[in-house]
This record gives sequence, C-alpha cells and structure tokens, in this order.
Amino acid sequence: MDIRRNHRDMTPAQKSAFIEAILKLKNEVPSILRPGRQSRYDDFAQIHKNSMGLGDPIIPNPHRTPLFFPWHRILIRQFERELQAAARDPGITIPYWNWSMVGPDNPFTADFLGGNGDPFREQRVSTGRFALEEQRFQINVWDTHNGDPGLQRNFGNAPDEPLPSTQAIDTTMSRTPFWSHPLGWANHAEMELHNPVHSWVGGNMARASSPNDPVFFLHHCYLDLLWERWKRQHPTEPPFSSAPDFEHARMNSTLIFQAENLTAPWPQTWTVMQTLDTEELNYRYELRDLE
Ligand SMILES: [Cu+2]
Repeated sequence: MDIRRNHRDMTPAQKSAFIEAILKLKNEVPSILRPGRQSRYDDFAQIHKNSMGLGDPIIPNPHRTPLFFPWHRILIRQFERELQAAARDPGITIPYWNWSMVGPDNPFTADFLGGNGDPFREQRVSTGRFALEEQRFQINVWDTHNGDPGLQRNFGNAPDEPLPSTQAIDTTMSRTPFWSHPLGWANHAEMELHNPVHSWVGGNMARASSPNDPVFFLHHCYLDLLWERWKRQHPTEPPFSSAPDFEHARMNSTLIFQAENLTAPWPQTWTVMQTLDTEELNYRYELRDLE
C-alpha cells in the first residue's frame, strides 16, 4: 500500500528521489500519445490540456462537473505509478502541498521544486533541478502554438486570487453534499480552493497544460486528501453525488482520458465508483493527515 505524505515530512533523500523520478519520466520514458514528439511526463500535460477542451478534446470535460475529483484522482494516481516504474522504486509517492508558503511548508526551494520565475527572463524558473539551464526539464506541450521551452511561474500575479487561507479551507470542508451547484463541497473546493492555487502559482500552472509544472501533482494530491478528510468529517454523506444535468457523471460512468478514436493513455478503465476508496487503488494517506 502506497502512503502519501506532506512534502514537509520527507527526508532530503526522499525529496531528491521524487525529483529524480520526475526527471526520468521526463527524459527517459517514451510518450504513448505522441511518440517521438514528447516524453511520457508530457503525456500528462497533454491529457489535461485535452480535458480542458484544447488539442484533442476529451468529452466530457471533467472540470466544473461532479467528475472533477474522481477524474483527477486517477490522473495523479497513474502519474504516481509511472514515476515508480520510471525510477524502479515502488517507494516513490506523490507528496502533498498544503498551500502554505510559511517556513518548511514552502515546496518552492532549490532542493525541491525550484523557486519562482525570473521576471527578467520570461518568468522562467531559474533555481532547482527544473531550471532550463539544467537541461533536464524542457516544456514540450503548450495550450495552442509552441511556447517557451522553460518552466514558468509568476507567484501572486493575480492579487485577487491569493492562496487559500486555513479559514477558506475550513469553510469549504463544512459544505455538503458532495455536489450541489454552487455551494456543494466539490463545487466549492474546485472554484474556491483549486482554481486560486493554479492562478497564484501562475506561468504554466495557470494554463490548460498545467501538469507541465510538477507542483500540479502536489496541489492535486492535497485536493485528493481533502476529499478523504471530507468523507471522514461527514460520514453520513455519500462520498460522491451528481445532478440530473450531468448524464456522464453517474456512479457507473467510466472516466474518459482520451478523445474518441484516439490512443488511450493506459489500458485500464475506471468507473466513478471504482475511485471512491483509495485503498482499492492501492494508496492511502496517514490517519493524522485526515483528522
Ligand atoms: Cu484539472
């Protein structure tokens, strides 16, 4: 059983193993979606871009629907498994970032995810292993036309969208049911917690191909954890619910990761119901992180 933890609790060796696994997936594992044009890491940016209606649009778009949490759960779990395979290390798991920049909560350090973009150099990240100068992390998937080859960040560029406060998180966690427009738990979590973090990090994270920035996976890992925490805090609530207008978002709906008639990124499929128990997917969070 894989255990996911706060990045702050990782040892330096665990941190560098995680970064190294990303660099292997980025440089040593061939793409399945666009062989010869990108890497397996880049396939995840491609899938996400497609899910946002660009490139080869995925129907249904899981964003702003009850599928948001189940769909991203599978996306990041598949990424985690591919990291393990790339590094030949079953101990690799995706850590989470709790959206705090205070002290050890800040993941944007030179020994981990690298820092903010450099305003004098196209907002490119210039510290850490993902800096373009290190020559092991080049962007290969863009939303539309070819863009900058460097990973870009622009912290706090949207002053009206700060990182979520603990109070904002608490407010969201008190919402029920799972889905109810606009104030259900998932609705609120996507719009009030998830979206502002993408905007706050800025650069690649603010675009449809946001998995280009590895922090995407730490961000979505925390959202995934919050779903588990919400389930524990509201034990009488169904862990998933939908609405009549979402005919593609039922318990027995199969999650879609590719446009019709195009290559699937992986052979397995999952229904929404098969995503509801993380242990069925062979991972879990520590109990103390769920309380
Ligand atoms: Cu998304």
